[in-house]
Amino acid sequence: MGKGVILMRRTAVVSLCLALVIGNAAAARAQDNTTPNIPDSREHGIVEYVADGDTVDVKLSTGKTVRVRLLSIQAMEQYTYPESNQGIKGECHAAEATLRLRDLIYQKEVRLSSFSSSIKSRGRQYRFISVQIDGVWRDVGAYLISEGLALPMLNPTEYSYNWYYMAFSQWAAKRGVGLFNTSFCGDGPDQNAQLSVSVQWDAPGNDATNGNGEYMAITNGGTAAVDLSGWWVRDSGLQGWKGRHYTFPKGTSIPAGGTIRVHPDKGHHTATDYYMGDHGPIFENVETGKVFMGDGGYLFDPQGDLRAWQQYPTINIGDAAPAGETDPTNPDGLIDPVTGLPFSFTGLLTGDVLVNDGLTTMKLPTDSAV
Ligand SMILES: [Ca+2]
Ligand SMILES: [Ca+2]
Repeated sequence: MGKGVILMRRTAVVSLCLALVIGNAAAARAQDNTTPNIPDSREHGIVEYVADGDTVDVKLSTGKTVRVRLLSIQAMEQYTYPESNQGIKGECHAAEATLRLRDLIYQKEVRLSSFSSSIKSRGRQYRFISVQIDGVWRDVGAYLISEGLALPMLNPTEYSYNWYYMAFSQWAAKRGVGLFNTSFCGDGPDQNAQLSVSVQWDAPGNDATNGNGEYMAITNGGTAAVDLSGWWVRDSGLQGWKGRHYTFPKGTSIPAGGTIRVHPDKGHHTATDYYMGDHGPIFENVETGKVFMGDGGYLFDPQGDLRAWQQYPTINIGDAAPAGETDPTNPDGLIDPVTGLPFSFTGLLTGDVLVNDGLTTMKLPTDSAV
């Protein structure tokens, strides 16, 4: 995939495009999405510190300060954590995400929610965070994802926003914003290289015992070899610092028309196959029911530009709802992933309200359309 083109369009057009997108998969999920699903944890607090683009400290209304990891998003990694958020060092796009998150919630009242009050990530509470903007509680992760400042990292337990985050991210990719601006961190190397990524996310047999049956294939569709020395790949997860991140050694090259594969587990490198290390499977298998799951394979250049990727499953912008799955009482075919109740975009097409957990809304980016 290449760099997208940002087009200024009317909000209504933008909303309609995404409405059609949402309609497709929501309708597909409708059949098994019947059980209301209400968060069992909701707390309020004030954000005292934005550590990075997906981690904050919140002083709860009880007076206790907790570290919170935002659910289901993944910002790029930081190397330094200045209290002021000034002069951050880190991977390209890390500081941008942190500063955007700070802009949204620093020293503001936020609401934390999750469907499992016990869910944690390395000692941090795992929560969705929403903040009041124009008098409406809005999901913060949706901003970062739809602006391309973080990747969707879908969570099988806290699944309610999975489909939306993946749709938003693929929409950001189509628009070429944030991480999906392929020259944001610096022009080149080989800026015109015709590289593509394809993820084999379902290993033959049991993925758990055949990690290397998964791979991320990178194909050079151009007419000249591309030197991948120092380029790196990852999925959306990390499992600790750089745990699911592989940097190609000096001398790695893909010939014109050639393909190389990166496997997640241990193995001996060849000219065409590389091995991340001791990880087992890393690529989430697709699920399209109530618990929608997917992932992505991402190729970065040494500057930190995302140069090729595949996010899966593909959510086609502009797809209509599948025939026969539209409920006449719910013409948009939309099911609230949290309440399990139908809702309609009718009346929302001129606004920016997208989805809610009974309280929270997600804001549509209005800067562009596909
Ligand atoms: Ca670059
Ligand atoms: Ca898999």
